[in-house]
Amino acid sequence: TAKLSPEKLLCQLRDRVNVTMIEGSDGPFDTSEWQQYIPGKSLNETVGRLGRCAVVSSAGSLKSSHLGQEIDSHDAVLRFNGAPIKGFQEDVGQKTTIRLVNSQLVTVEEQQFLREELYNTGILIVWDPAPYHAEIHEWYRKPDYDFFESYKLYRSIHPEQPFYILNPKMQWQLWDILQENSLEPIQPNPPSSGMLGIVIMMTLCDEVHVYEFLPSKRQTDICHYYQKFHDRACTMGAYHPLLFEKNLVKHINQGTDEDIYMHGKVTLPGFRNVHC
Ligand code: NCC
Repeated sequence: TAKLSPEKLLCQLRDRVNVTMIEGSDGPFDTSEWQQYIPGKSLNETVGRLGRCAVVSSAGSLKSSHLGQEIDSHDAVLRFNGAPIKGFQEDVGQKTTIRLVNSQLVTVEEQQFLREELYNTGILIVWDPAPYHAEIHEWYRKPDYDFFESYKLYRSIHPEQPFYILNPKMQWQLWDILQENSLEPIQPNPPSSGMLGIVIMMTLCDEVHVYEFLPSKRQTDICHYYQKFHDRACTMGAYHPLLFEKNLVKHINQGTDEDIYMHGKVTLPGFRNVHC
């Protein structure tokens, strides 16, 4: 039930959502203290130009999907939070180019985050729910989860691994577009990691395939492919406006409905290939 045509919606996403990482020259991070932690190279420089990319949701419906090989055939793969690979290669593949983690994981699960090998592969990006359209300074003073010390600790243990902080402006630029294209008021909370990851990959890649964000015929109440936990809210959303995110992604899908039904697969153009 989006109001704009798919083409116009893609243009809005391309032109209004500014996907940037915190840089050493940004606001409160421009201190000598922070300089040693913020990566010197930009994300773009680090990944280079990417062709075909995959975004792998953590949904329970990935279980028994046998999508592993197809996922690994991409130039780059983005995964979320603590989503594991070991023991699940057949369904989710093993390549990890970028892992997007939320600030809750980095703080509340700090011990695992610092210890588990899972996080040592690829590029890490952390994001934190910021106040609506807050300036970086305001957000820095009151982050949702105060992950900055854990971030520094991780950076000092793994100085060679690229680890970025997502500029918090992006989440509300994206939220505004979600709200404008929904018939009802949506949750006043930032989009899910899934939705943020999709838009991050659309800025880096020529083409993006998203797996089991829109559930296939394997749709299940099991929250994650790696846990036995049941909760419908995982797929439909509670805190995050997940249902509205999914409606929007369905609207701009360039693949077939059969691809969704059979493989939970959505095809999106990279912003480089969106002409407005
Ligand atoms: O569960 P989570 O998400 O890590 O999942 C990553 C993204 O996959 C998509 N997803 C997941 C499950 C499902 N059944 N359907 C889906 O479409 C969503 O797009 C989701 O964003 C998050 O967004 O960061 C979230 O993180 C977890 C949790 O913090 C982390 O896993 C770390 O432990 C949140 N769960 C709780 O707080 C209990 C979740 O609400 C959102």
